[in-house]
Amino acid sequence: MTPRKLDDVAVAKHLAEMPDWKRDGDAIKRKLTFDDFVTAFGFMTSVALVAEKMNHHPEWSNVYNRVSIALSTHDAGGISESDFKLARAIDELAG
Ligand code: H2B
Repeated sequence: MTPRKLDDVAVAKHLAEMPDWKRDGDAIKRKLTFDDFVTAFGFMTSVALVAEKMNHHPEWSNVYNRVSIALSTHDAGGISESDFKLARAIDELAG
């Protein structure tokens, strides 16, 4: 089932509880810094397994110990509950 796009108020409500995430248009974004490349890539591997299980995948990039993540629901044309579900899983994995 394709999740519905959330309205601005619903997105803002979620973000009020997630200080590490910022809205950027049709995506929510977080940047993380780790001790080194192996730790950053290990984190990405853990996120990848969760994302695949959810069938909801991040747009992201990695440079050495830094990871930038953007979450958006392309099927819905915006931000959906699936983005926040994955964002919360990412926050837990990030510790
Ligand atoms: N990930 C994200 N972030 N948004 C989607 O709309 C999406 C996805 N759709 N992963 C899924 C895959 C869809 O394309 C497949 C066909 O189920």
